Amino acid sequence: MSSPFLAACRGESHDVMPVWFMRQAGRALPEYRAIREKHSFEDVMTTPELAAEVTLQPIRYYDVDAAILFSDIMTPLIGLDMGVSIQPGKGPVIEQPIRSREDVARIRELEPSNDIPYVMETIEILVKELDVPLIGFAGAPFTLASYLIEGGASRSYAMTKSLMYADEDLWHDLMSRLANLSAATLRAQVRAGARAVQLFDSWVGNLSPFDYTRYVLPHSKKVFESIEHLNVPRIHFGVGTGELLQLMAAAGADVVGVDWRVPLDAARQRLPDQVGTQGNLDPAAALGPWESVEEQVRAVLRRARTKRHIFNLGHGVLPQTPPDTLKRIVELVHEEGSTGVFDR
Ligand code: 1CP
Repeated sequence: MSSPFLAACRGESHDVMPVWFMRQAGRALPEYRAIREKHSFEDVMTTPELAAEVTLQPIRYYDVDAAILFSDIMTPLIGLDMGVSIQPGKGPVIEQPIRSREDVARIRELEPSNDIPYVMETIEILVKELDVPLIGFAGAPFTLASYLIEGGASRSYAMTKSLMYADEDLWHDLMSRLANLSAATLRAQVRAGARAVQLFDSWVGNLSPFDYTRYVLPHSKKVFESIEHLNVPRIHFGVGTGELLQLMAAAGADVVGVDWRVPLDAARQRLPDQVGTQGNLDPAAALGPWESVEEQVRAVLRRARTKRHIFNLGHGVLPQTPPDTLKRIVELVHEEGSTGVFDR
């Protein structure tokens, strides 16, 4: 399989700028909504034939250069019976949020083949069907901790930060267990056939660089180190992480996600030469009329003149995005981001 996506991850030469979208499988696609009318999110995720079908839908529709497994960052915690559910319109909800030493002790080691067998079964179906690489993924320890402690989504992360500052030992115990969980999930996905992995630390941009270094970096680093020997590209993603990009690369990533708040050339300057970038179009930019979308895509491409960039949105596809716009974005990136635009 010759893949511009894998080549860009590795900084190898390729002809066409690769593009895929975070949350490319999901509510923007009518065929996804049709499946969700009949099955809950958890049913889709735990039924390999359905999860594989939903993973394939965006590949057929958009002609993107990579597939991402249809699952969730909370899946391993669901597998451990931590009282997590995914609620429509809300996202993850935790029945009994984690606040004490006893709560943290409930997070045991994950045994992927027993706890989340459907994930590997889905991947085994997909590797036979796909002609683009499959990205496996996990939630990073901080983002998982934030859901477990807050009980769901949050604006301020007040409870998460309170625990972090009040009881550093307990915090590191929690983070260390979650790092083992993320690492075990990623290893199992790669062994089943995932060709690259992405560690989602979506909400870590809420921390200062100082706190990131002290409370998060050692744990995310452990996740990346534990999969180094598997030799697949490692992508590290977060939102609002302009001031953390260097540290996120230092955790051991080959590619770092950049959201729309940081111009790509500025991000490039913050990163070592051998580390690639991914992302950068504002997901809301895809809601505009095509002339406006085109202008925004071209603006990203002008600053992405390197063979180490993977075009993506700076965060997930918004549910109201017209799927045809995403399709046209793929065409435009492939047309404009081809041989000749790469400076280095
Ligand atoms: O159908 C539905 O109503 C469920 C919506 C949905 C979907 C489609 C959820 C609940 N999860 C998913 C799939 C999902 N989640 C994927 C599939 C692959 C793809 O990208 O196409 C992936 C990679 C995720 C990862 C995920 N889940 C993240 C990291 C990425 C990000 O968006 O920052 C996070 C933070 C979650 C938590 C989550 N799960 C679901 C929702 C709505 C949320 C976010 C809630 C919040 O804002 O806190």
